[in-house]
Amino acid sequence: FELERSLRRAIAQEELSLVFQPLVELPAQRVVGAEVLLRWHSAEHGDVSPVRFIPLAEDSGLIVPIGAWVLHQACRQGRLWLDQGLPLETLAVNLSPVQFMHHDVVALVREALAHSGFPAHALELEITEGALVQQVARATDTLKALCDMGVRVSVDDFGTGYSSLAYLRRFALHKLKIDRSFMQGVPVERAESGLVQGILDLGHKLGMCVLAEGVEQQAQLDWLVAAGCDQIQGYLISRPLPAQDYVEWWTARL
Ligand code: G
Ligand code: G
Ligand code: MN
Ligand code: NA
Repeated sequence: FELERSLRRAIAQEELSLVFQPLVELPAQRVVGAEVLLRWHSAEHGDVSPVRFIPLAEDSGLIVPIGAWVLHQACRQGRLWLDQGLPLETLAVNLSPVQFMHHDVVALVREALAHSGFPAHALELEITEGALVQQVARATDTLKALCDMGVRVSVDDFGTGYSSLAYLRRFALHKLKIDRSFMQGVPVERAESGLVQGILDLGHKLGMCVLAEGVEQQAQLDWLVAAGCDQIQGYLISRPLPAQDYVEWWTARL
C-alpha cells in the first residue's frame, strides 16, 4: 500500500527510467536494436524491481499511465537514435496484458508514433500468450489494427503460458521469444535442447522470427547458431543498459 502510494507519484517525481538490452541477429551477431525495460528508483524504497512493481501497477490501474509513459519515452529515444544515424531496426516495448485487453492500445500506439515521429516499422510490441487468448475477438481486432499500422508484435516468454498453440495460426504475430527458463539446459540437456529446437522449427514453419532469451554462455550461442535461431538476447551479449551506455556499447560494435 505504501509502495503503491510511492508508485503513484513515480512519474511526476521522475523516478522511472528506461534501460535497453541489445537484440542481436545470428549468425553474424549484428545488433538490430533493443528491448526496452523499465526501472524504478524510489526516493522512499530505493531500487524496486519490475517483478514487484509491475504487478502492483496492474492491480491498481497505474499500469495505464506508466505503460503510456514507457511507450512515449521509448519512441522519443528511438527517434533521437535514428536522427543520430544509428541503424535502429527494432525497439521492443513490453505491453502488459491489462493494457492490451482493457485499454485502447491502438490509439496509444498511434499517438506515441505521431508525437515522436518514430517509424511504425521499427516498433515491436511484446505481449504474453495469456493476453491473446482471454478475449480472442478483441485481440484479433487489436493485432490486425497494429499490423495495418506497420507495427510488429512478438510473443514474450513463449512456452510458459497455458494457451493452446492454435492462436499462433489465428493471429498476425511476427516473432516468438523463447522464455529464458528453456535456455538453462542448452546445450547439455537433451530434453530442453529438443524443446528449443522444436520451438525454432515451429516458428519457422509458421513464417515467424524466433529469438532466444537469457543467453548467458558461448556454448549456448554456438548451439543456437547451429540450430538456426534468428536472434538472441542475454547477459552474454549485454545486460540492459542506460541509454547513453547502450549507444556507446553499440557504436563500439558498428
Ligand atoms: O528487467 P527485468 O528482467 O527486471 O524485468 C522483469 C519483468 O518485468 C519482465 O517480465 C519484464 O517483462 C517486466 N517488465 C520490464 N519492463 C517492463 C515494462 O516496461 N512494461 C511491462 N509491462 N513489463 C515490464
Ligand atoms: O519477461 P521479459 O522477457 O520481458 O523479461 C526480460 C528480463 O530478463 C529482464 O528483466 C532482463 O533483466 C532479464 N534478462 C535478460 N537477459 C538475461 C539473462 O541472460 N539471464 C537472466 N537470468 N536474465 C536475463
Ligand atoms: Mn520482454
Ligand atoms: Na521473456
